[in-house]
Amino acid sequence: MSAFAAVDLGASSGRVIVGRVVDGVDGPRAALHEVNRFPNGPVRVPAVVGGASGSSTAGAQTGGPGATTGEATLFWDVLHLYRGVLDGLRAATREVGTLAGVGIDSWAVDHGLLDADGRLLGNPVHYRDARTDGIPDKAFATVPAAELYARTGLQVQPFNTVFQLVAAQGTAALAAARQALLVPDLLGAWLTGVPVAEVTNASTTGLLDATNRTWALDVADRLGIDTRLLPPLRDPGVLLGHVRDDVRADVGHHAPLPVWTVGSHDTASAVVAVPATRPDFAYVSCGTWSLVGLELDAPVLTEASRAANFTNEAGVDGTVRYLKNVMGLWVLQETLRVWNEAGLPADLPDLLAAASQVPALTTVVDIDAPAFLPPGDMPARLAAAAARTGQTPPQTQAEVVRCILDSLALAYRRAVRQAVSLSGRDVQVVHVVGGGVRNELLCRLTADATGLPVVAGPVEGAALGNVLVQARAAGVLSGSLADLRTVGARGLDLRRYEPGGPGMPGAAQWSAAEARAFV
Ligand code: LFR
Repeated sequence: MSAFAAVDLGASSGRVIVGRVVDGVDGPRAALHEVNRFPNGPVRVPAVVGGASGSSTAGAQTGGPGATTGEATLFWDVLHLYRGVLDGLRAATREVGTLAGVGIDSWAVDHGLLDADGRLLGNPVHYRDARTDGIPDKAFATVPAAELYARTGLQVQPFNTVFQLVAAQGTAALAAARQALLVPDLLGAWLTGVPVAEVTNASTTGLLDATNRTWALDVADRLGIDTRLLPPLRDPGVLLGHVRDDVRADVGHHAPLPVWTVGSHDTASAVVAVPATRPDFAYVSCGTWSLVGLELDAPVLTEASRAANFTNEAGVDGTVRYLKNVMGLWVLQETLRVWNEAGLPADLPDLLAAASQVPALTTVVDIDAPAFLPPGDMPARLAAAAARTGQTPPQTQAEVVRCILDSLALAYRRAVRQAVSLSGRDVQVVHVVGGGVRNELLCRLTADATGLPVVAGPVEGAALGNVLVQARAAGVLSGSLADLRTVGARGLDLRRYEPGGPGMPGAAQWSAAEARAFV
């Protein structure tokens, strides 16, 4: 038995999970056990320029005599996350004695800047911060969007690292920066002292060549991005380094402790854990975001693919994650937060039960509209989207929840169909992995909307994929991605949903709803 610690950081919580690879009757399987969970979320902090001579930043407001307060920025509290990682490693060590490795994955694109002494210059800015508003168009004036897509294969999201770095131009922090490390790489560097850019996450920066998986240095250069910021690339599934002695002593681990690179982009790890038994599958990695797409051997860099804003992100073993970002459970999470703050009932199981009683497809919106990206009053934004498309805004809380779930399923339907037509690949089953697996209504709607069977599970997809890739790197497992999936699937409690379930609207109604939502 070997045990690995998978660090999996999501937008609303971080987890450290012990994954044991154990022998089962039909071969090895992975058993996961969470040892630490800690909250994560954005923190809004203003820039404060002190002294009478302090100059203000753009859009600054005067904060009083001798002080100027700039616009507030949304940050991640990365030291809190690092402490959660250390606490988790301590708990994992207490539980298993000796770990065979550590692997780290998190959301994509965000990064910490390090100065010439290797110190963190500030908290990583949250991808939902407004600093990138309008920046993609500014960048496209230098490198046209079509050229950028042909090269990097990346969807246009305002938060892509490339746009964040352009947005930061002219700031004191960027001027002092000597390295930019993506969040999992930053934490990995703190554990080991080794700074790298793991390829699956590097592919979300907008600065990685999608075809040969090296930095597109010329593109960075033309955009005025200092190419020295970009660390050496590493594939997933290799040794990053060993945990530094002082850190190891701190967490009480006596033996040398290797840190393995994994699919450090959480979606890449989640796709590894898809328990597919056949090649013609689509996946929905459903958490704060829903990532909907296919696994391919080569990127699709066509103009039609760009127009549909499909992304070609790097997967484990040279695969391509050809997918679309659907806004995901974020809209529901924010809705619950807003209700909670307003003192309204916000118990999810109750609301889901009530939503299941609302007639299907009463109101549907384009849930991927940019209006839903920043934090804020989602019910009001849903009402505005409904009014704009000539539909009745959802009135009750149950109707709001139903509108979100119907709209998500509608977006999944569109994304799966587009992925099939843009890639020329066939799809016979949809795998749902991640937290959304627990949302039975959403899974039923997904099967009905896509017209395909849905296999739901595992919930902890990213952590499972993280453990499987570590275990292979450590020599505990071997074989192809398909072999890892077989190991991962053993012992999972998977649930299957067929299209046309009771109370489901059926194909004709989904088509009609699509015409209403996307006008
Ligand atoms: C999901 C995810 C998505 C990425 C988004 C922002 O957690 O990693 O794949 O587009 O977060 O980083």
